[in-house]
Amino acid sequence: MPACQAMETLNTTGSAPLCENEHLRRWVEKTAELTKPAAIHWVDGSQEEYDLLCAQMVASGTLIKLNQDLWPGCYYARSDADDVARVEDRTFICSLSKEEAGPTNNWENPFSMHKKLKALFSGCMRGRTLYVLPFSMGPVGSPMSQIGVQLTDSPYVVVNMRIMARIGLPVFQEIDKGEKRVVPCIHSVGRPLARGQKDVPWPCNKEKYIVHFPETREIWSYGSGYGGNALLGKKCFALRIASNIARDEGWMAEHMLIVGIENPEGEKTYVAAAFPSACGKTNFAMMIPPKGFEGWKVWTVGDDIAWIRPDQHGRLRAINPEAGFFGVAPGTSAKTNPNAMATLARNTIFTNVALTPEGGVWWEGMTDEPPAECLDWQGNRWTPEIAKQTGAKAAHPNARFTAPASQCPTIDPAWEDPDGVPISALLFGGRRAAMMPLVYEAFNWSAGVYIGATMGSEMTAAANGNVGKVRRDPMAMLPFCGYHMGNYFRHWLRMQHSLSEVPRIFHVNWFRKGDNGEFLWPGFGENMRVLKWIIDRVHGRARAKETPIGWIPQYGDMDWNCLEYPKERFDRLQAIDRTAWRAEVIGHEELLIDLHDHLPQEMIYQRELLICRL
Ligand code: TSX
Ligand code: MN
Repeated sequence: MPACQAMETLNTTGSAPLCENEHLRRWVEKTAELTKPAAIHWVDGSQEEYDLLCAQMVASGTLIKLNQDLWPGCYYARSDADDVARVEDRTFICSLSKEEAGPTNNWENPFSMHKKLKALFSGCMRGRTLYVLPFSMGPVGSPMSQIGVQLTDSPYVVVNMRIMARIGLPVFQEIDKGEKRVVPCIHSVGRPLARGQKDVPWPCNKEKYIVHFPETREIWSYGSGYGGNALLGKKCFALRIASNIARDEGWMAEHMLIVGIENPEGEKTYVAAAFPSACGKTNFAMMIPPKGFEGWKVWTVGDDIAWIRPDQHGRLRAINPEAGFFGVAPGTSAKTNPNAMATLARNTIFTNVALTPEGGVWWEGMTDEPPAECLDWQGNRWTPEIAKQTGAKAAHPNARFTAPASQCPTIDPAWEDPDGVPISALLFGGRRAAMMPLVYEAFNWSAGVYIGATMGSEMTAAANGNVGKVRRDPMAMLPFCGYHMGNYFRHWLRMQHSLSEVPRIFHVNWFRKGDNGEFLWPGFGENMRVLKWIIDRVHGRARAKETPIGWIPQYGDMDWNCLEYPKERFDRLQAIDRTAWRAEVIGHEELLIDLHDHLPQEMIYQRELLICRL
């Protein structure tokens, strides 16, 4: 390795290659020649390495070590004010044909995009260390896992990835076996350092590119250090690239949480659920059963992504490809999600929350009483008084915690089972103030696919002036499907043919409101009652009433133990208004027209059936 060795002798932080694989070594060399880093560090994934990187970032001002008595093992980062979220308009699916990417993705010709990226990456790592970060999405060695290597100039990415994925030596060993294809991921914050130039706490570039090449299974990310833009194993690999792999190989890469529900008899039923953002997905994944459900347990397998495939018996099994939770902090509290609060109590990296004078963290919704003062996510003094006058938030609304899944009190004993967990039901849901009942069951798989494809959520943020407007988000995959949505529906429809046991499909809505704008359903732990009905349906134990949209529970079909919930209110919660539903189906058209050229006939057929029933 002449090039590598030459560079190692130039600096002290470099390390020797930890992998025998010639392709990998050559790729690292070529990338170093392009990006011109000052050093190359092969990530071993050890605790010592993690501690060292964190210490270096504390010294450079990227991280603040929190008060270790209050927050053991925890660190705090503030991002650049313009690098706070995924950048959907800068996200590209560069398939060979534009047709293949579909109308819901940005597309550019892969050859010109490659050329553009080469120019952007030329010398972009000057003065920085290039980290060679091997990662496994899913337990190392699981037949359902996939491997990637991320070359990155961000130590913040390395330490976050150590929480979110399996990284380091065991993965290099897996690569050396040569059994699995490795997905190459190149990432740079896009801010080279001149000789002697002082770094900023959060280096990034105004110009951002999040680029996927589905055919060659490559990911290039430039200009951002934040979350889904930079932790490439998550949205870029586990959803956008994996959705392509899954379609080709006959499995599913879905934006779904996975939970196991155990009843007092010890029977365990797993369900996976897709919800758009701001529906409380992480809360649902860590739900605590309410009063009246003593002996019941909800076990957490994952809160964001599910890789699902038929086993040799034709039953769907799912793994969580991630190893941690990258959760939205604001709104998370001991009331809304005590399990999340326990999970993030130690060994957690906080980004863009507020910093208290005691060296702790705070965010809106964490406690009933805000701290008397703190530093906000941009480092400015914040007090409740200032907030009242200016509306300033202490934490950014998209502030995050990166916390190890193993620390979740309800983590499922089988969460790392290499064969995954058996899935008995799939749930879709959205935030809908009107018309959509608390729960209904699809008549069959195809009808369920239609329900997932047409699901939507209402905007709560007034930012884009679209409050109350339904945004369609098929299977919650709109920003994450790495190919044409129409073909994605086709793949969903096709999946039932490889199954001997087809999971039931349900739609849920915790957010229906009454005439005075009040939520009709208490939600949170009480959602257990809905889950129980779903599980009883799966096992053939619960009754349901047929309606034009599917099967719904009637008041007497639900378990009301320890909850006073009037029948009259439940009937309003479950009411199917045919006039409103006819308007809803017309609303589906907007989406279906966009996708018409690749839309499976079955989708049109399902729509016609629904119209007829209404
Ligand atoms: O996460 C939520 N879930 C799922 C929990 C397992 N939230 C929070 C959403 C924001 C991300 C909910 N909000 C849920 C819910 O089921 N339901 C609601 C709506 C709601 C809010 C407050 C109340 C009731 C319903 N409060 C009282 O009834 C006192
Ligand atoms: Mn998500």
